[in-house]
Amino acid sequence: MAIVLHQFEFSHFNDKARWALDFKAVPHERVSYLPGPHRPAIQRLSGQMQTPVLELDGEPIAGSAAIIDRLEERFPDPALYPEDGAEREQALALQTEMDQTLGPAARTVVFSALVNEGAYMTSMFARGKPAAKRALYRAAFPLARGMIARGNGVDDPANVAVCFQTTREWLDRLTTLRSPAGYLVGDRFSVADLTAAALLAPLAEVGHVDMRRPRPIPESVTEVLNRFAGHPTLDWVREIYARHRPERSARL
Ligand SMILES: N[C@@H](CCC(=O)N[C@@H](CS)C(=O)NCC(=O)O)C(=O)O
Repeated sequence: MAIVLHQFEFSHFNDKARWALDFKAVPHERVSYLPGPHRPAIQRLSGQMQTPVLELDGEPIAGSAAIIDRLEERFPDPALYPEDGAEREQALALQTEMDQTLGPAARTVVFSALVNEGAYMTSMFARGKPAAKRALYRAAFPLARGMIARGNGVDDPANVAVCFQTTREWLDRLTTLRSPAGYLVGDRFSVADLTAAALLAPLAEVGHVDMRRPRPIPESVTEVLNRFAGHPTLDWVREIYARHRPERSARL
């Protein structure tokens, strides 16, 4: 039975799932949705409205952490969970905390600029779609803008400021959490490193094909990225991608 990832292009939570699939070399299909119009189909498929959703063994699994958990069970080698019980608990707790705080904050930071760049957003999220679909999405963008702003927390300037602060705090905290070996938990790559790197990828300009933004990048987006540029944790993110994020695994 085919393994299918229902996803948004570029999204950092989606890259957690893509990374786990590629890391474990699981052959799979990917179906990309446009943010907004995705809702009815994802709701029908999984009973909730967010991506990523993985269809595995005929069952929809929603949410990056649940997807990684199921992949770890079905395809244990190579492992993303530390072998040692205490380290595993620590890695999973870090994942949960970053999913709840860093992920939404980093997204708000980037969307605070993206939400004013309809053409650029279309080139990102409608990548690979037929020209007519891209044109329709671009044309509908001004109508969807308010919903996108609300959905990504950028309609409230006070929230945007808190999200910049939260992101900065995570960048600093991750500097202190890294072991001499360069990993967040123990001395090898785990779900904690995958989560931190994927959720910060939109700020780090990683080279991987799944997360490399179209060029040229609008000035408003560059201005936001410049607020964090040069932070050592972003160097670490690029290094973790280069060392541990494989190219795409086989497509079915
Ligand atoms: N905790 C979830 C968060 C997923 C999430 O926030 N997905 C966003 C894209 S980054 C989404 O689908 N948003 C569309 C919507 O809420 O309608 C996970 O880890 O997968």
